Amino acid sequence: MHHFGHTRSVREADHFLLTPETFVRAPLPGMHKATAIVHASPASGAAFTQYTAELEIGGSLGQAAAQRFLYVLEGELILSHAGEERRLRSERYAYIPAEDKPRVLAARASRVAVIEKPYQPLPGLKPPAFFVGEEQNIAPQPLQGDEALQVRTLIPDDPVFDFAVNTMTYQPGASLPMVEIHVMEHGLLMLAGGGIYRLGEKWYPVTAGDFIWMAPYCPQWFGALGKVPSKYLIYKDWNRHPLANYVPAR
Ligand code: UGY
Ligand code: MN
Repeated sequence: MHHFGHTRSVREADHFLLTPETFVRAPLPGMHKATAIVHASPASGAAFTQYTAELEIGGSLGQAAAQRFLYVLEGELILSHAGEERRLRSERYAYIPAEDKPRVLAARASRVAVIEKPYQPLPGLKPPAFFVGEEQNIAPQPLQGDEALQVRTLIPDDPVFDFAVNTMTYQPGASLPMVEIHVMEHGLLMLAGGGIYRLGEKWYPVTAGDFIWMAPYCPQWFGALGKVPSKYLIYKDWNRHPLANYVPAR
């Protein structure tokens, strides 16, 4: 379909919205019967990489040079780690330190959200270890007391982790309580529903399947529309001092 050159995708200096009709698939090193849609990367201005990997049955991911977070969107993955097999179905996830190289194999045709980020150690703290989790086992917390907006924190609240990944579920009509402007950047995958996202000085209609990147300090706000709850998976850098990676210009 050509749509005469129209798309909802946009790229601005402090944010972008990527909609499925503009997704381009390409394999990453080590992938077998699998392909990646790279949504955010250093090439786009992000300090992390986020992609959706699509695997055929029997397909596998390559190894990552950085720590990695996997959230299964569809299908079933088998992670072989330290002599054990863990099966991850939709809404299950895994944290994998850079040194661990588990085999990630698709038991069925699968889609998985992958986030990779070079780890920033903290002096005196042992880096985090491999773990798997299930979203439904995480107790949802209302955002600032709003029962219509529930946050699930998928990564433990521990300063050893240098990033956070949450799901946010909005009842129809719920919204962020304020326009946020903050030092953290975001990678956001719309999982269900839709609404209006304010990014910078613009407002965009968004729906399940869309990806959004927000640079540090990008003004942001979301209001959920429609008759079903809206849900997104959201990454942010976390628990590190803003000067940690600062290299003064000479
Ligand atoms: O965690 C966050 O910063 C989140 N409230 N941001 C967002 O939903 N755009
Ligand atoms: Mn935010």
